[in-house]
Formats: sequence, structure tokens, C-alpha cells
Amino acid sequence: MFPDAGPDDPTVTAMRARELGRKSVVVGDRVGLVGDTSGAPGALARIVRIAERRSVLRRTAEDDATTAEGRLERVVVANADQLVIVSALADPPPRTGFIDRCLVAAYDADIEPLLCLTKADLAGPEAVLGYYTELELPYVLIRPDSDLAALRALLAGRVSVMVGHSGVGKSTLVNRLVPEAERAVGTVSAIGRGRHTSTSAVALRLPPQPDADGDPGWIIDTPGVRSFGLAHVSAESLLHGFPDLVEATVDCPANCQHTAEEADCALDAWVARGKADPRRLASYRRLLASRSGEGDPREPERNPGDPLAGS
Ligand SMILES: Nc1nc2c(ncn2[C@@H]2O[C@H](COP(=O)(O)OP(=O)(O)OP(=O)(O)O)[C@@H](O)[C@H]2O)c(=O)[nH]1
Ligand SMILES: [Mg+2]
Repeated sequence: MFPDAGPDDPTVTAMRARELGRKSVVVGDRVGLVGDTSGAPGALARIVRIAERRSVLRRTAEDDATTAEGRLERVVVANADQLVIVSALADPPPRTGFIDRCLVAAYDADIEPLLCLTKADLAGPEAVLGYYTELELPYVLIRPDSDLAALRALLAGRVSVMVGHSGVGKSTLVNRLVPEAERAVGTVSAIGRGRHTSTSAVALRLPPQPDADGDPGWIIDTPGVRSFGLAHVSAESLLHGFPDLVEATVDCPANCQHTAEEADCALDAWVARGKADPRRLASYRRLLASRSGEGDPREPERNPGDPLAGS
């Protein structure tokens, strides 16, 4: 994809050239092409070079790097500037544990997070936003009839990738932002599960707006994920997903692991003094435990402290 290409440049179909060896091309990659780049029907170009990636968003199937699943690492997308964490306010219910994982992945990959709360027509955002009060996390609220100007302004000039559970409304939103995208949209079952309607990631150029100059940006729709495995993130980097806790750790003893078993971990006092939400500390510690294989693999994204846990 070519963020600097004009809107009238042709869409080129290309395949990987053999000389790329085992290097895989992912959505968002900027590539060098040879052959027929006219974009004419039936024309096929070859990808001969992959440019150095500015950012790489990864996830693993599991958290535990000692298992085969935990080592199975997937590059979700290359060169994204912004991670749009899409969470429905209902149907399926929000899971702050999942959002916390996405935040860790975003900060680890040096991609800015944006919280996108959909289905605001079905439930209010207070509980979720209350959980992130100390974070100054940028967010947008989406309902079927909402004006998308604020979101468009946040997407302008950047490459944004949407991630979220199945059925939260990623493709619905992409279709509103890019009407000619015609992304298939699924239904949500009675138990609040999506049907994994989208099966591959697709990057789309956002249309220019009459009242805004400059590059409107790109949006990448991705298939719904059940969880966001973080085996590739070091224990130290996990903490960067919790900027509301980082400051406290300067008072920790040397080599403090920040687990609940650490007698002198400064995080406990920090939370006791009301400097951060105890649910955030619990979420961080659950991630730490999950990475060492102690977590519950069935529901890794659910926080017991979740505003809507169990619903
Ligand atoms: N009430 C309400 N329903 C919505 C909203 N946005 C999406 N939906 C519905 O949610 C269902 C799932 O939407 P999709 O856009 O397919 O969800 P997705 O996130 O792309 O799902 P996957 O492709 O499976 O990952 C559809 O029935 C949509 O009509 C919203 O803001 N409000
Ligand atoms: Mg979809």
C-alpha cells in the first residue's frame, strides 16, 4: 500500500516474487514492484522488495512463550501509526482486560492507541471510561446515527488499524467511513458472540472530506480476535501498557517483579493512596501471571473487576 500515492493512482494486483525468500508481506507493508503496474484488468506485478517497517503490530496465539502456541507469533499489520481499539458497549459486552492487552501491544509497538466505543445506542460508556480515568486515553463514541467528523479528524494523515472482538462493529464502521468498501457485516448471537465475519485484514483509503485539507488517512479492518496474546512482550514492557502505574515503580526494591507475592512492591501502596485504580493493578498482575502460564487460558481477556464482567 502507498500512503503517498494519489487517490487516482491505479490499484495494482501483485504477487510475492521468489527472491523475497521466506519474508512475508503483510497488510500495511510498503513494497517495491516490478512488471505490469498499470492496474489494467488481468495485469499482475511482482513484489520484489519490502521497505523497512516503521512499526510492527504483533500478537501471539497465547501468552506463555514456553508453549508452541505462545511462540506462534503473527504480525497483524506493518507501518500503522494508530491502533483503534474497538469495543462495543454491549452485545458483546466490553472487556477491559482485552482493552488493557491492546494497550500493552500498542505501547510496545510504538503505535498510538485510540479507544473506539461502539453501540453507544445500547449502553452508556461511564463504566469503561471510569476504569481509564487516570490514563487520558483518547476515545470516540459511536452510535449508528453519530456524526463521524471527530473520528475522521483523528484518522486524518495516519494509517490506523482497528482491532477488536468479533461482532463489535469494525466492518460496520469501515463501511460508514468508506462507503464503497462494502465490507461484509455479520450478526451477533444471543450469547453476545460475533460470527467472525471478516477473515482477512484489508487497508482502505479514507475518502477526502469537503471541509478538510490534506491526506484523510488509511483505515485497516481486521478479523475479530478472541484474545490478544502477549508472549512477545517482555515482563518489563508489559508495564508500559499501564502508564498510570509506571511512576510508582521507582520506589520498588531492585529486581522487584511487581507480583502480588512481592512484599515490598510499591504498587500496592500507590493504589492504597488512591493514585491508581486497584482494578488496573489487578489487571496488570493478571497479565504477569498469564505470561508465566498461571492464568486461566479460557478467558484471558476478562477482568474480574470488569464493569460488566459476567454479563
Ligand atoms: N446497535 C448497534 N449495532 C451495531 C453497531 N455497530 C455495529 N452493529 C451491529 O453489530 C453486528 C456486527 O457488526 P460487524 O461490523 O460485522 O462486526 P465486526 O467487528 O466487523 O465483526 P468480525 O468481522 O466478525 O470481527 C452487526 O449486526 C451490526 O449491524 C452500533 O453502533 N449499534
Ligand atoms: Mg468484520
